[in-house]
Amino acid sequence: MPSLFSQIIARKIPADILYEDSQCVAFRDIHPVAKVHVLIVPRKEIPRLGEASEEDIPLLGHLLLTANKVAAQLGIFHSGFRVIINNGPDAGESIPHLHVHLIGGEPLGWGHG
Ligand code: DGP
Repeated sequence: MPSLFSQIIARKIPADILYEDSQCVAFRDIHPVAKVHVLIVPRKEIPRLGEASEEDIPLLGHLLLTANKVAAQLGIFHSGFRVIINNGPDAGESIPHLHVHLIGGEPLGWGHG
């Protein structure tokens, strides 16, 4: 069974898709924690960062550079933004398909969240 995010990538479940390329897709989070909250999701179904392997190193870098690109696209590149990966229960990971949160569009507090 494809993950929820794979179903979004396959357009089986609607989402506000902002960017896509051969390796990843970026769409708005359904429960935004800031004015800008985008998820950058690899097409490859890696469950979480902790299960990424050496062969995923280029893909992981690509996800981070995509965060730069989407931040620029949304006009928050210079005002600042944050990227977060939740890994496992204590981090509140809820969807077992690796994703980078891109958050910004307003001043962000710093804490455990
Ligand atoms: P995490 O806690 O890191 O696993 O984040 C999962 C995020 O996915 C969470 O912020 C809410 C978001 N999310 C869950 N279901 C959907 C959905 O159906 N559509 C979209 N766009 N986002 C979703």
